[in-house]
Amino acid sequence: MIVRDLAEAEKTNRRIVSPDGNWESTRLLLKDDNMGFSFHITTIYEGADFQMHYQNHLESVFCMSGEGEVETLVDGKRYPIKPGTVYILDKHDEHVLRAFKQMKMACVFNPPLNGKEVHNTDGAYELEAEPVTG
Ligand code: 9YT
Repeated sequence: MIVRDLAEAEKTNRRIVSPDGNWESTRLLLKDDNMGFSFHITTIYEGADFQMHYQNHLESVFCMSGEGEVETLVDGKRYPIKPGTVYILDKHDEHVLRAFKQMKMACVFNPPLNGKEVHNTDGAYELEAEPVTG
């Protein structure tokens, strides 16, 4: 069994701060744990408004706190996000995420992330990103 603590993990290189200033993510479970998915606690900073397109991954996102919306770009539909909302990008949906108040999200990725991924210019994560160490 693997047991980890968020507050402890936040003090390590499992905590990734996005260079775009929109979010940070502490990656509690990663590819080298061999679970077939990764699990992260992500903070979307208040005022963030950015586009993503996970062409190489499927992602589920559960809102634990805060307020915002997600928009699917294929149809322009906007879905409010509040604590208890989950959105599931089952079609590699291109989307925009907006945080009206800082949001805490629990995120699951399949295939699992290696560790150091940040968005490329398409808003995707590359499959060959660097793992975290230690
Ligand atoms: C909700 C979302 O996709 N935010 C970007 C960060 C991502 N969840 C991650 O890498 O943990």
